Amino acid sequence: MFENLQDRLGSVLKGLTGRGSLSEADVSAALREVRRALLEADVALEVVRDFTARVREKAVGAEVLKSIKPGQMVVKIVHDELVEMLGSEGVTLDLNAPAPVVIMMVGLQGSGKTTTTGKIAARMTNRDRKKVLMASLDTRRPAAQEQLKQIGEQTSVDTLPVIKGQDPVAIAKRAVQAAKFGGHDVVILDTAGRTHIDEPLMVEMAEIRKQANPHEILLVADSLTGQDAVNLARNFDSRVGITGLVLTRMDGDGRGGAALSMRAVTGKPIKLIGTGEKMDALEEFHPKRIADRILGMGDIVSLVEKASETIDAEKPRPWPRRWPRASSTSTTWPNS
Ligand SMILES: Nc1nc2c(ncn2[C@@H]2O[C@H](COP(=O)(O)OP(=O)(O)OP(=O)(O)O)[C@@H](O)[C@H]2O)c(=O)[nH]1
Ligand SMILES: [Mg+2]
Repeated sequence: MFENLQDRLGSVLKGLTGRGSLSEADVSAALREVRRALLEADVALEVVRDFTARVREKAVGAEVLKSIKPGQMVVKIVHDELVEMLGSEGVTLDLNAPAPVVIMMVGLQGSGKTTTTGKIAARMTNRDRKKVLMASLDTRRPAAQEQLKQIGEQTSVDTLPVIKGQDPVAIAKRAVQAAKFGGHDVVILDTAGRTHIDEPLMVEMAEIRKQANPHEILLVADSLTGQDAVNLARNFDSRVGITGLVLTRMDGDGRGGAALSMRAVTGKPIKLIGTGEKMDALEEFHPKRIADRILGMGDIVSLVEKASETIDAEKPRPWPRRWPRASSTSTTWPNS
């Protein structure tokens, strides 16, 4: 994932870093390329616009650090803005509620809800020593409840016994009750998916929510989906209200930009990523690590970070304190 984006951004920014001086026109040209690279990677237009505007603003106001070349400064700014776009700090699942804490999984058909349910349950059981109950609310696909049962057996996690003919809302109610009686810390509700967002799906999700009062509602989204992913996230958030995102198939070789947009569009944190089909292929999402991976210029970023740390000890050079204005594109930074 992100290979193309990494190549493109890498070559644009490398062109800047070696230069001793940089005009505003140079920065504008580079930002146009950055914009194109992000759009080609499927990052949503509104997110790209915001991103490039912020980079430009920061680059224009950037202070000159003695030991840093302007191009390196721009790399650092792009890096920081990528981290910001991805959500700054890593956010994990919130279990801070009275037991049983209800987690509801929502998303389109085949996005990875059932697999992720198993992964989360297995991790909580093995790593966090929690007692977890999983319940399939998928009454549409004939084998769905059986699929979760098998995952439960495979991971040694309890699943709610299947009662044929029960509707999803009734199953949700029974699951929460069973978790209370069974002394479970967490109950995970795996809901049904559809090939596209439709009214009955949204109504069903809203009803389940009302019944089960989940503490976390996780939208599971396939990171290989293109621009539709953004509408998907927005729709689920406005209709059901999500508390976080799980991006699956991060092990695939898609462009990945849509996934990168979801956080910016919904404002909801990406809490976990799926990196394979196996039950242990689940990772926490660290915005900085992903940004590092996309940019692949860790050496420059840390160089600028170090220089910024010593900024107090270092006397800023008197000129130019700011990037040259558009009218003076001939003015260049006096870096050696
Ligand atoms: N490579 C890879 N495959 C995944 C990942 N997550 C899920 N899958 C696969 O995707 C397929 C669909 O996963 P499910 O968990 O059944 O998806 P779902 O959202 O429950 O599907 P429905 O219940 O039909 O809506 C399965 O073959 C999974 O093994 C992942 O992170 N990486
Ligand atoms: Mg499923």
